[in-house]
Amino acid sequence: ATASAPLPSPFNGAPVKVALVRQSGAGDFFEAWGAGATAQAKAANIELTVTDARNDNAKQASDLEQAIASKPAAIIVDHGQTDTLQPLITEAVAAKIPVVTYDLALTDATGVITTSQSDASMAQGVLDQLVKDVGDGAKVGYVSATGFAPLDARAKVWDQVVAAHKLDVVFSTGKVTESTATDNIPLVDAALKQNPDVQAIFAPYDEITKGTVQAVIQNNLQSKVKVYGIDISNADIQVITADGSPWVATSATDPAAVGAGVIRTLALSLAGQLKDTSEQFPAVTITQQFLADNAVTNVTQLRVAEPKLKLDTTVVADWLPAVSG
Ligand code: SR1
Repeated sequence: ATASAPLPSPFNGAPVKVALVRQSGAGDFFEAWGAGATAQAKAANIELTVTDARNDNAKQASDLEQAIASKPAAIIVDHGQTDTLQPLITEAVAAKIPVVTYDLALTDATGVITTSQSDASMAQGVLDQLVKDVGDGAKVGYVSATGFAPLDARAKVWDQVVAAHKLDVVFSTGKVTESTATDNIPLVDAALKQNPDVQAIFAPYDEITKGTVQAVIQNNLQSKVKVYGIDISNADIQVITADGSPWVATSATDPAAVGAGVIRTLALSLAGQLKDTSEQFPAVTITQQFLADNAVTNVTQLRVAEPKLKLDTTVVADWLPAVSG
């Protein structure tokens, strides 16, 4: 959409310098998120300086230290470890640098604007589908990692659903790396060899989901094991819609729309127009059947079939419409 009003202060002069401090930019979700953030920043006259710590938490902390020292108009912190980042975020707030976080758990969020996806409802949506498909008491597997705010939030819902539906968790494994999809294949492969009777697997991050799907296929279990993921991308849609794919449902936002939404949250805040100090971007649950019924083969087509993904009524202003993906 095009802006129907001029940019307000501080965006109506020299570009506004904002530091984006990322834990990682690797993988479908993070690449699309970064592209959305960059496009929305350009539309708002924000000069975005991006650092990518490639999953090295010490490096992300030092990137944040340097960002604070450069005295930008604001800082966005994307993912990261509470222990290493909380003291620096407290320091930035004390130095009166506005801070927006995305997917980061803080012990003290005073003065910070926090954003995330609606992780609990995402997990609930896809796990409702799992229970509907395989029923109470089914043998299930779990592939995820701890210490990442969105994965920890999804894990809480998993634990509740497991208890409520007496699911029999036969394995738990998984990790996040700079090559998450590839690195999870041997872990899930080993778990499947030990538990070939598993009926469903919850793998709540698309890089992990893709690795899980690959392991299911290489064990020739795709007609017996259903996989439930989180997130969506062009590559994910190819995997979900492939003949006989075990990946039957995912809960997702459009990551480009979320990256853009985080920038709008920051921009509205700097313009003094942000209502809340916390923003949760809503997600939708997408089944393999929905993609087939709507002949969806990529994210562009998915945005048409499921327009809620555009987030074009979320944290917008007449001077700051959502950039279109
Ligand atoms: C390592 S955390 C990965 C998750 O962060 C984003 O919020 C995506 O939804 C992804 O699943």
